[in-house]
Amino acid sequence: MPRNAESIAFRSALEVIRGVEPRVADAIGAELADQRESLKLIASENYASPATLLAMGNWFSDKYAEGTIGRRFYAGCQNVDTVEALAAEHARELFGASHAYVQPHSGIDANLVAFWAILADRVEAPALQRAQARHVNDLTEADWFALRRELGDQRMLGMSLDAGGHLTHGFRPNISGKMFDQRSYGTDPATGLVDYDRVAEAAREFRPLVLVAGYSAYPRKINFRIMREIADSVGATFMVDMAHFAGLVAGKVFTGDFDPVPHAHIVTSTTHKSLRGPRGGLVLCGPELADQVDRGCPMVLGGPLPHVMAAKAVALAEARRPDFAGYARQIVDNAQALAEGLLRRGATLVTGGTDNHLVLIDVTGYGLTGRQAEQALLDSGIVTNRNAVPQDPNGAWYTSGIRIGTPALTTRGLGTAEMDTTAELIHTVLSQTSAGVGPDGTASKAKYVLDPALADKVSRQASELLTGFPLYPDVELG
Ligand code: DSN
Repeated sequence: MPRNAESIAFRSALEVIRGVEPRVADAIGAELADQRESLKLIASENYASPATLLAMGNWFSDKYAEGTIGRRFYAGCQNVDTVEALAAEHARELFGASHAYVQPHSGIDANLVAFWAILADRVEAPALQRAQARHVNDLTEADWFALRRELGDQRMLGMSLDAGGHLTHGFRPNISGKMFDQRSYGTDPATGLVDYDRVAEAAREFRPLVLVAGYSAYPRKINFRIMREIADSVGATFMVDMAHFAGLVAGKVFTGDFDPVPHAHIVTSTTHKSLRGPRGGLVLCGPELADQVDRGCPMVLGGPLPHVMAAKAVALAEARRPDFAGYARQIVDNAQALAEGLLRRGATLVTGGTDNHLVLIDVTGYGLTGRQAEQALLDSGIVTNRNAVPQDPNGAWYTSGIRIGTPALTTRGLGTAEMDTTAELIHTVLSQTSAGVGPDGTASKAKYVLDPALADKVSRQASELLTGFPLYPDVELG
């Protein structure tokens, strides 16, 4: 019988759930088993602490709290106020920001809050002012049309998707691409790096209202001081989406010109990637945008999730502990060791390496598409995701890249030596996989050929690598 508190807490929770719907309890247990056994290299995932996970499973889930502290649309929010204030305080202290809004349910929601705040701050639009003054449910169709007309001409300049930018930075499949007239800046074709002169040139030509920096698949640092100078030179609001690298900012790996908080007008983030908290988002800003940001719910967000805000408070408190800086440093050391291990074995990496938590392999060098490589690695116990590379010949669905990241394995305690072994396993799978053919005999972008015996062998090696680094070692589900 387990005696420690974590085992008792999780076992008891599963027992209670099992009494109602055993299949859910089984799925939760199976998820832990799967996460324990696989080499998780998805750059946007991590393992939250037991305290963070436990903070989400409680009575806060039952409470509505639209609005924000001091301006709620519901009574009885005093305890929600406590956790929201704590999460905001930890976020302000951790990042050195004057204002933090911790309600966004995701990074996409955090970006929406930021976009609306910027529009409300910058655009003289009667329909927008009317919308801001009312509850979103009270807006008529005519209000929405007027809003669309007034905002249709506003411009956003962000990093292109294939250079590593994010869908929410003004691209068509996302609402941001409908809210804004968008143009992208790419990277230098020779180096794969952001070319600040070209960004400045694009900004001069396009005159955006919003300049966005931030990425989900760019393996380098961005100089936010230079980006702010570019924004100022054209009168743009400078927004940074640090969803991927927030943990590196929190852990003081990205400082000075590479810390977005002192340079940007507004910063958005997720809380679950390198920051290692619950799934969710947050927004940081100065006093000029604070009031508009705080109107995020109900303007663009559904009711806040107080149980997740409680978990954000716990995770942000953890990130303020001195050991978080060592964790953040190790994430980057591990990514660099992984990159070096892959390069030594002949892989092609976008930009030739990494300064952050992620590495982007161009798998065309192995004769594969990203989709083929992703599946072959998954068969071998290595969980990654396919991703476009700059000027990707295979488009955004099949892609030519594999994105790998180290935040999760670093949480388990793996270090640079284990990263070299990981590089060996990845290279072995990719170099032993070949492209398959479709039913009509032509080359397929999805089918692949990999000897199942090799996939099994690599899976076993991956599992052996992890045995020295147990996940949630104090949690025994029995
Ligand atoms: N899905 C996140 C990522 O993997 O980068 C971004 O939305």
